[in-house]
Amino acid sequence: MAHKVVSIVLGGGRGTRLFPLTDQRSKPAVPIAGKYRLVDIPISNCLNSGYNKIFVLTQFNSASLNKHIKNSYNFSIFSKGFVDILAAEQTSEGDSWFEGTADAVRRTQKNLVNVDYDYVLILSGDQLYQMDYSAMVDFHVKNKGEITIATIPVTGKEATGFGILKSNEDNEVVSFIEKPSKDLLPEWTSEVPDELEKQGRNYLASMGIYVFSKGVMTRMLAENKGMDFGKEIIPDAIENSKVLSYQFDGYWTDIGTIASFFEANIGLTEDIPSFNLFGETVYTRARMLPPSKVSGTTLNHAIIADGCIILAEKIQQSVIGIRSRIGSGTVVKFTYMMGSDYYEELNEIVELASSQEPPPIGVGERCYIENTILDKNCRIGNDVRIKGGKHLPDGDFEEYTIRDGIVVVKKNAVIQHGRTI
Ligand code: ADQ
Ligand code: ADP
Repeated sequence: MAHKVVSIVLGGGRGTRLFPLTDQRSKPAVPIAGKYRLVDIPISNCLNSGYNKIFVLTQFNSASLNKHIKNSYNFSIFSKGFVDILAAEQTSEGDSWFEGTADAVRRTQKNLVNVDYDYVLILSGDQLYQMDYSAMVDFHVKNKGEITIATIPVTGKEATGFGILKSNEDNEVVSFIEKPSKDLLPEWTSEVPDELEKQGRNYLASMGIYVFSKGVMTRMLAENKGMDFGKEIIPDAIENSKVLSYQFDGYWTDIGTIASFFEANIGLTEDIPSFNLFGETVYTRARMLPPSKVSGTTLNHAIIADGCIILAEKIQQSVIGIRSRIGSGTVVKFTYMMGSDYYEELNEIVELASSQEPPPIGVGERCYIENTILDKNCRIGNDVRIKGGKHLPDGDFEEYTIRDGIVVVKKNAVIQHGRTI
């Protein structure tokens, strides 16, 4: 039986870990995989699970996110579906930003009043995975849970970054710790099948995905004034309610940092990527872009989105986003180029290319770009060399930031002809 579910996507706090990608846009609007936005992942999972009542909570309601949602998720007049953005707003109860995940839900839950639902599904906005949430809700209903937490086995190295729990043979969560320190880890292992044990994946991590029965969430958020699900609400619930663990066995990765975001994007270029763009539909904005045109380029494990004009010498293990323009003689390796929001006219490009003005949008001729993220609308001149790698210390500069050896060239940045980074 299909259950009545309303979904809440936690779209992100200040987004500092993804800076500078979140400097001018809210986290859910960060472009991934050449043509999608982060928020398309949980929304697509909801739609593929048959759930079309979706709220996206975000810290600032940038025009970009609004535009994307409005242009991408239009349901027919015969459907009761919606995707609504709820941003931190000044109200009679407070005028501050959301102070955590629970605070964000607490302060926006009044919007659920007019929705017909029996279960609330809370989702993170910065994870890459495909999951049928209806199986999790069925599990929650069948086992009479008040809260169900989606869980996945992880290694000790990863465990310090997650909520770690232990469950009994009835899948009831008996203990939980948010991001345990290294010295506490030995107390938090779980018994797992041999295959997982061999991989060292014997910690059961919370995926930050929760199902609450109607009323339970409202009651808990009223009784416990904590700001975060992981730090306060979930540990408290385990003491007083029936909390279940629903074990997920597919691919799932957190993409909340520059390094994990970069790896997730480049990982898509593998022969058989862990995240399958060719499986269940990942929804996004349907754009009327021309097919891409490529001349004289050696392409190896490259993903090329629509509307690109590419003359490069070589593109390897890279994702090239919509409307990208790359000049001849250029080599691009291990790079995520997000593309651009618009095209420059041909005469504009010719004029810019032959003057001392900023170079045209895109990457110029004879460049070498490696271990780099190029945000939208970058203007990279001719003979530019950007080579990220572990040799580069972290730092923030006017046109780019370096994090974990990855050079992130900022949105609209200009890198003049001949520069080396
Ligand atoms: P974290 O991911 O560290 O741990 P958190 O930073 O609170 O938890 O973020 C959860 C989600 O909520 C993210 O998508 C984030 O962008 C969003 N978010 C954070 N603050 C927000 C705010 N003020 N307003 C709106 N959205 C906000 C959580 C759990 C762990 C679990 C991991 C799994 O606490 O127990 O293991 O998720 O990734
Ligand atoms: P992002 O979220 O990636 O930072 P936005 O979604 O705000 O960017 O902008 C993307 C849209 O903005 C594009 O669809 C394009 O139509 C429009 N746009 C942005 N800049 C320009 C420009 N200079 N000229 C024409 N259109 C533009």
